[in-house]
Amino acid sequence: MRKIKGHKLLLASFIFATSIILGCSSPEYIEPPEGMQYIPKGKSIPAFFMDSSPVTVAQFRAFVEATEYITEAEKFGNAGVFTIEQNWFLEDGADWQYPQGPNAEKANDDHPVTQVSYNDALAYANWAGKRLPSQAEWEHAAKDADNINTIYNWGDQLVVEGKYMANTWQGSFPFVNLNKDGFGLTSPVGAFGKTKLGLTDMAGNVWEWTSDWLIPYGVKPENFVPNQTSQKILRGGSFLCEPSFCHGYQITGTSESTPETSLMHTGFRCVKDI
Ligand SMILES: [Ca+2]
Repeated sequence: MRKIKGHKLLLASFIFATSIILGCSSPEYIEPPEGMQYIPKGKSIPAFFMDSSPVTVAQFRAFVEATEYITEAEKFGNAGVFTIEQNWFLEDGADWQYPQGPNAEKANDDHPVTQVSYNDALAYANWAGKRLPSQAEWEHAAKDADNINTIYNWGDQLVVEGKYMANTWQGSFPFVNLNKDGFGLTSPVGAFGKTKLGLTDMAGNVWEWTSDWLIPYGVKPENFVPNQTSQKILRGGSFLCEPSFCHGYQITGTSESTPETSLMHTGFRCVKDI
């Protein structure tokens, strides 16, 4: 079941390095593939590689051109769009190339791809020889693999020395976006800097699919059986998040959507086992 209204936002060769790697003090560091970062192990999470940034429009295009893949939004003929005038609605012709619809601006190559469903993200990951992160892996990476306890990766304030640290919503959601961070919609990946582990856009810009199902309260994970209304967990928050309404861009923020849902503020990044 596609869910728009009621959405929470209103909804190589790898070089097995030894301890002698310049610039890294960890003896376990392993050189990651291009475009990925090494995420050290946690208490119950083995080390893994993670895409430095959300998958971009250009990267997704390479996948489509190589495979002739057709996204779920293209099959449905519409996808979830948000406007101040209409809130969330299904826009005919909205897809990864035209996230706000065919009469709006085309998606920029260096922005995160959006209007991709969980199933689309999984297809890309499989093609790329990667997989989608669990939400525990995602959060572990967002916490610098060091279990930091700040609200955001960089600290407890969204604005540091006058500079916005993430692409979010400023103003009264859903009525006015003051765009103080410079972006009303998505932003180029990396525009707001990197975490200590070299990751970008771990807060704001676009929500990111994880492999985990949202398990209803009271249901034991081992007893959970997904059905047509089951949802996958999203992490990271987006350009539509305003903290009094949705503080999704805090490290612990979550949302959820059904696996076939495509939205203009939702993308993904991949991980790879070592
Ligand atoms: Ca913004």
